[in-house]
Amino acid sequence: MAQSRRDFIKRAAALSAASYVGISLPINDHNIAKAEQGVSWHRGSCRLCGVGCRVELGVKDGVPMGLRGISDSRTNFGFVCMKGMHFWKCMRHPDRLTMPLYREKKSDAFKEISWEQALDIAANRFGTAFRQGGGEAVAYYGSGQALTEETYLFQKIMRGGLQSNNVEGNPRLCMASAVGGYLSSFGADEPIGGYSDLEKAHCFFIVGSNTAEAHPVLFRRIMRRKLDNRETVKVINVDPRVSQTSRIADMHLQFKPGTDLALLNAMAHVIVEEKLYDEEFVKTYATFRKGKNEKTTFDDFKAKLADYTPEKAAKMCGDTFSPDQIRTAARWFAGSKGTVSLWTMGLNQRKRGVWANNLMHNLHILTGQLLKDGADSLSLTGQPNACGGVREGGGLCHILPGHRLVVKEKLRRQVENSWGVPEGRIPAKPGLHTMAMFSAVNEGKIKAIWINCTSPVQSLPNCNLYNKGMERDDVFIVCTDIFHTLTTQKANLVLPTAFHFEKTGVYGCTERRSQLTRKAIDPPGEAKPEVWIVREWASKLAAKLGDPVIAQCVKPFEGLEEGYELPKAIWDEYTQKLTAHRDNDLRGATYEVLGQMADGVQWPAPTREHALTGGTVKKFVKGIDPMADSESKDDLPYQFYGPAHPDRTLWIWLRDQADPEEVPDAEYPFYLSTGRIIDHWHTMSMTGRIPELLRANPYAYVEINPDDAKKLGIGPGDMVEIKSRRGVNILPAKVYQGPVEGMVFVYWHDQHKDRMINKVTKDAIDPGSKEPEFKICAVQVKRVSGPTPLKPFIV
Ligand SMILES: Nc1nc2c(c(=O)[nH]1)N[C@H]1C(S)=C(S)[C@@H](COP(=O)(O)OP(=O)(O)OC[C@H]3O[C@@H](n4cnc5c(=O)[nH]c(N)nc54)[C@H](O)[C@@H]3O)O[C@H]1N2
Ligand SMILES: Nc1nc2c(c(=O)[nH]1)N[C@H]1C(S)=C(S)[C@@H](COP(=O)(O)OP(=O)(O)OC[C@H]3O[C@@H](n4cnc5c(=O)[nH]c(N)nc54)[C@H](O)[C@@H]3O)O[C@H]1N2
Ligand code: SF4
Ligand SMILES: [Mo]
Repeated sequence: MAQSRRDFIKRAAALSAASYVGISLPINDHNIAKAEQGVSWHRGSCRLCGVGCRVELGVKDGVPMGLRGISDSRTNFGFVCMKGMHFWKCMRHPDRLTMPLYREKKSDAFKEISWEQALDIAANRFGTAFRQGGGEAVAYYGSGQALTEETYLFQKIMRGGLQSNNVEGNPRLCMASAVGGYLSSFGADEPIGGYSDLEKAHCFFIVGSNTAEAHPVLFRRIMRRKLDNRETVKVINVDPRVSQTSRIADMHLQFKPGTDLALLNAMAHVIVEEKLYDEEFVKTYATFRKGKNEKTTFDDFKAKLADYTPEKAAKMCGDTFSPDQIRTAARWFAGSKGTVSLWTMGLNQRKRGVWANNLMHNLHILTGQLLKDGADSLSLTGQPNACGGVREGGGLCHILPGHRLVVKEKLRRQVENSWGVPEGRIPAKPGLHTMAMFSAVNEGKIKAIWINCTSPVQSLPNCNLYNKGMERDDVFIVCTDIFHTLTTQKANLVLPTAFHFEKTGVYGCTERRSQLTRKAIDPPGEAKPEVWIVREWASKLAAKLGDPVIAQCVKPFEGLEEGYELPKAIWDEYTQKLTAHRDNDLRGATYEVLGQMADGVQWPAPTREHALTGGTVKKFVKGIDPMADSESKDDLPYQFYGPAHPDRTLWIWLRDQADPEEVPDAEYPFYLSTGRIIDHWHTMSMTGRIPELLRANPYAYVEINPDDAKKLGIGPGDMVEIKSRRGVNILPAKVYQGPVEGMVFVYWHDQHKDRMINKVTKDAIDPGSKEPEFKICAVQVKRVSGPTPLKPFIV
């Protein structure tokens, strides 16, 4: 038995590794068939990135055996990346949290306690905080990796129960600027098209996205399209750093970090000047805006673009490319039969992230590179459920489920009525956004905070500052996680949760697609699904506060079995009551339908019949999107029914180049940018525990341009100090033609105190989206010693 299991795992690993590099191995070998005997395969989506690959978990005798891609899946066609292939190894990892842990003071040692005790403590502390300070004294900080059912239930108890809009999550650090961009440009959050446009595109415009490492399976699809059509399909990469993604580009525009708003404006300039825009499309569907309530004209827009001639823009960008390259890029973009733009954190994590998003959308609206096959303005989502759970499910301080805004009274009433709680129960004022929330923790204004499925101690910018409050003994912190993290180290109560495939629920990926993953194995020890934890906690809270409204919030879920019945009831309430007639209408996507639809369902999916076709591939297109039909106001083929633009037009924005909050000066002469590496997931709590992935990149390092390295006397592997006004790191150097001169780049997964780059990053935020500018700050760079052996570190 042991032999065959080993064979099986080896075989599964070889198959996935082969698929990763594009090789097919023969499947029918005798040993694998033998090893597979008795293995049941369970369908779900990948735990990690926002691509949303379909995978199957192999289980034998209740034990996870391996993971495979499925060749008929429409997202990944059987391929999975290395992280996707290995994440199942978290399931039986010896470091898993298996019992609730408690300590009264942060300096005490944790003690194992029972669930009964743990939930009593959580209810008492939140109850006390609420009694003393009302809804403003409590908070929930969640995650784009939590299941939709989890985020929905947490926010229901917080808002409907504890009368608090202090509901936030890590998508604020990630997608908030994209949300702002979609709402202000298109009137509705989330992309119009999706991945199926990739195979039909003739031009890829990839901006501030290292797709090759951060969305590897999608990158494979782009690469294949390019390699099959080398001459006709163009790839433009816009990034101040040469990344793995740049390798397939026909043109790579490198520039001083933070100057690409000028570049995007210059492309619009060329498009207008050379009349490359789609006049008919613009006339029919677009209007021009200076401010939310400030309309303007095409002529005004054109006049504004005079500030962004290719010559002027190339200079603003640092003279790192020629004006003619901008002209060529604009011509490729506008002139192709279909252009898909892809962007991620290079644009979102910026002081003017929303503006940067608007300028991307501008190019698509101007050229009509939208709504048709092979064309889309496609912001890639980082986490597997930032779209589904947080953007759609009401997981940020200013939004309610079903793409509703807190500030709109009518929309609050709809939610309150659906929940059967008194009108006025949900406060009219949005809660605290992430950085304000942790400032309130610093000040002791928040007395009890629940941190779920995220590790802010490591992932917040300028973390030295924001970690201080979490050490206060008058701030009670509950952490739900599967492993210890730097954040559980600051908690009073650590609750062990079930992992992916150990519980049931839905993830909604980048392209509006909801996919169901059903529980396939039991969680280890006494770990429990979050939905069970929240329900039990809320019942105790209701009793403690003697509050029938809190009790009402959990009533529909009482007594339900937590592996399937409970999440199903939560999903039903959310979809049937709160997405009805909203743009993310999911009423057709019941568990029963999601169970049948192997690749899930794309919303809008108002009816079962439509959901059973797979849902809506393109929003706003009559004949494809049932809401475009039912909401149609005229004979036009496109209907922009999104909630944020009552005038039902697409908005072209006049937005200027805006510099980052902190730019290099004589004292701090380098730009620092931070980001991802293919093998690790964020804080490496999961990937750092998987030997194959840890070995590949055991610690973080800093990338330095060879010219800069030479000037500073830095050689490969030397230890380098990276110091900002906020903190310092010492990391080994990788000297290579990556970052543009004057810029260094650090991977942010490392938990070691000397290599945790968020001690150095800046907490400036976009005034609209409140997303921090992780991508840019100013630092000193100095060699401290030659190569030094380092050990990986994980708490
Ligand atoms: N392997 C892996 N994959 C992941 C994740 C992971 O942790 N590991 N996390 C997921 C998540 S949540 C996210 S949000 C995504 C992030 O995915 P990406 O955004 O693609 O990844 P990053 O490395 O953060 O940053 C992308 C690029 O932004 C560039 N950049 C820096 N400054 C600027 C600038 O001023 N302008 C422009 N245009 N670009 C700039 C950087 O050089 C970098 O190459 O990845 C997802 N996928
Ligand atoms: N310097 C720098 N910092 C950044 C960024 C950057 O580009 N540069 N990017 C930002 C972005 S885009 C993001 S999205 C954030 C991400 O930052 P975080 O969300 O803090 O990082 P993760 O490591 O993804 O944290 C997820 C946690 O959930 C736990 N977990 C796994 N499965 C489960 C589960 O089923 N239930 C529960 N309860 N827990 C589980 C994991 O062990 C882990 O501790 O970081 C931000 N921080
Ligand atoms: S590309 Fe993303 S979703 Fe697909 S296997 Fe890799 S981590 Fe998972
Ligand atoms: Mo993210």
